[in-house]
Amino acid sequence: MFQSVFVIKGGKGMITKKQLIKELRKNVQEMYAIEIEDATEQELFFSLGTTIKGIYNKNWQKTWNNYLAEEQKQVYYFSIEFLPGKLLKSNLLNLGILEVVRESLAEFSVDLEDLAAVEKDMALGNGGLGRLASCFMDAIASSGLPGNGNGIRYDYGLFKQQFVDGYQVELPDEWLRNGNVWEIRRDSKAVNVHFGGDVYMQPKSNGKLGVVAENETILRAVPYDTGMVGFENGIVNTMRLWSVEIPSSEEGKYRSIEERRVFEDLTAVLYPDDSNARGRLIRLAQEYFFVSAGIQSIIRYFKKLNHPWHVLSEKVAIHINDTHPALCIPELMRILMDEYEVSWEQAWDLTSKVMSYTNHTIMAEALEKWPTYLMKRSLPRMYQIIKEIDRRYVVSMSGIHDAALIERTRIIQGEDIHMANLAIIGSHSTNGVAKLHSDLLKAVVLHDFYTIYPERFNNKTNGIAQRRWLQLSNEPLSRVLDETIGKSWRHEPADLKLLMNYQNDPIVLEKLAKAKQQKKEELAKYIQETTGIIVNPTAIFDVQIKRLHAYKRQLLNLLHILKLYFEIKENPQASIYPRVFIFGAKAAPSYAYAKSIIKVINEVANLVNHDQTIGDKLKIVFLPNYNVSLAEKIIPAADVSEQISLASKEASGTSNMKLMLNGAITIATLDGANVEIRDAVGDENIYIFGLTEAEVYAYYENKNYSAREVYETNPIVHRVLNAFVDGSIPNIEREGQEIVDSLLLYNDEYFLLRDFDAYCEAQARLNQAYQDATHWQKCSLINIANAGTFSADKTVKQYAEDIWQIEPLFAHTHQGR
Ligand code: GL2
Repeated sequence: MFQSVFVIKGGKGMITKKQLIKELRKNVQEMYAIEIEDATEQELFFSLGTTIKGIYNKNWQKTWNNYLAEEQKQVYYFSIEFLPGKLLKSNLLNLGILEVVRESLAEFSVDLEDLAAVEKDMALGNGGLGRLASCFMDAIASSGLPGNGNGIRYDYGLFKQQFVDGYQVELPDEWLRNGNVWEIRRDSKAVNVHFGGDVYMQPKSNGKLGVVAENETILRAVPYDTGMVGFENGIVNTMRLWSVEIPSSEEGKYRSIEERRVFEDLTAVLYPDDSNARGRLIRLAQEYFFVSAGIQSIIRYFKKLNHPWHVLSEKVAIHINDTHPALCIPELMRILMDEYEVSWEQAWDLTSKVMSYTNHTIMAEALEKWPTYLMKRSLPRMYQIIKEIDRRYVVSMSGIHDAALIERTRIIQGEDIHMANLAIIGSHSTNGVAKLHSDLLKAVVLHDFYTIYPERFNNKTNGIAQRRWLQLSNEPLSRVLDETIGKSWRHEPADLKLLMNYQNDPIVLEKLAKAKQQKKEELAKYIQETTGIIVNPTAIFDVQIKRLHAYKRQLLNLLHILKLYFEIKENPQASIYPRVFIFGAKAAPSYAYAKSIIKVINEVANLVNHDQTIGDKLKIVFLPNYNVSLAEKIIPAADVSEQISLASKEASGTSNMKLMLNGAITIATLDGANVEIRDAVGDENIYIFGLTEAEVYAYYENKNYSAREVYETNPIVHRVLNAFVDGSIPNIEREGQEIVDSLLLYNDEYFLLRDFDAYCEAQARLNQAYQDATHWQKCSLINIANAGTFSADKTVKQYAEDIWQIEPLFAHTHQGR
């Protein structure tokens, strides 16, 4: 079908050791005027990065030229967060040259792992949402799909977390301090973005009404492109991140450096709020900034193709990742109407065909709203267009739907602009991120919209990049898989299923156990180096890693730990299998309650870890600064995966998938994608407990939950809660009280006490099961074997087919196979 002018090659054999060393030597000389042998790790890392970029640059160019020559429809994934982590090893893996590079460096006695550690994590995201965007970037390129990322190049990524006296302290993440070897600044592609000012309509010379804007603030958006290297297929897509500058034409406007700073800081920091939309002017300006720059560059590209406007939706798909980029809708309308004189009707038709939207949460506070006054003042043209979309929506629905329904779904309500409503009304597709989540959107959260546009709603269960989360981060397990089922799983994660044939094979089970043990030992070493805590690597490694949020219920985990602690204290001889509870979590700096939980976990850890009577039966480790790189260390070493959010609250979760893929066994509520994990592995291979989403909603309906009643009737809950305020745990006077108040005074919003017994019971079963090593290993094998279903490759293919209507580039050949 495609007639290409270029041939793309990729995969193994791209470069020999000799060629690589020659290139590397040349780069070290050119960049630093020294020899490889004299280079510092930082210099060597940068030179190696430059060498690698040199290897894929041609493919990057070819990929782009191919898209252009074929005029392929492309998707632009707009996301205010991307969390790629480190790129060196993943680029090497995807280029098929990981081993060549490892061996080449060894010639100079350099360990690739040491060099890889030099790279700073690109942490331009908060958590799951941003990491999903990066898994998708990898999967889109690896599936040969024409797709690009569009986001913000924050000067500072998500804060670095340290603990001081058990408290979270936030330090700036200066990820750009030593430069970023992967990006290419493209001055020629910079565009201007306009803010504020006065906007009004005036007849133009051709008699038509035109928009006039005065007194605006004009800022320059400069793109920095990073190649997204596909897995052994020669394809390199683009993630384009925008950075703000003052255009030279505007220089004269600013009288002082301070005045300039206000504007230059627009892309300085990522908002470290995971799911609370903060009514901050700067955040709104950030949203418009990357949206406007991105849409302008898309339209500039489309104009190059010389097609009439009605072809736009055959060439371009724009994805709105959560509501943050929802201004894509009025911005595309503005450009079409104001700059190209397209009629409202045609512009609207095109916009809704081009746009699609993913909802990532059902937490009400995370559904973004902006005050109208703010939109009016800082983005007056956006406000006008949104107002008109809203007016037309109301008119078009009147007579078809009842007035109350229209009122509940319109975009402007009172003094607020509802961004999710804008995203749904202005697009052709709204999806949730796990089956349960999508069902809840239809049934509850967005039910009104579902009655209006049932055909727009669909589900796309999240997926993960198996390459990073298994091939790269867990080499011992990868090797066992290669030996057992061959290597096809490296290209086709569904082939992990082949492992099911070995569930009763003692040799394979033993090998899996060994691979796990190796990773546990590595993590134990890391724990000791970073925290000083010595853990027993044969203990059960029980892991909860995710943002700190009340609904995720890290506190429930802690309540259970305290229960165990008191049991051992009371009966030191009791036979308890040693367990290490490992936490990794950042709290939003403004989220006081979450920070109190961190403090309390740290204090309990301090108490338990130093208690002689406990020994190594129980250890608690809170590893600071949880990020992608740390996740890559923890996940392969986990025995148990804690996914214990209150049912209905976690849209999907993705660490649940990564942990399962690495053979951890899940203890979970029936929330988010846990439900699908249960379906994939069967009830016997997962520990499900707690309220179902229906039971949670029944409590909301009947208002008959009493946390105090549980406290008063359940002696263990009583004992554990008292410990927060009776001095049993030192140094938590304020935090302990705050936690007890949240549970008793404010009636335990997330039903921790209600689920406590069920959780403890599931934990006890799990504890028992672990002691039957063969049984546990089999269970672990079944989890690995069934994890292929949560592949991001599969998920993006579903998006490509059902939502974006894009096709893989013809050259999707696995040269390296
Ligand atoms: C999240 C959801 O909370 C999480 O359950 C989901 O897996 C991810 C990706 O879809 O999106 N929503 C959100 O705002 N953040 C998430 O992690 N930060």
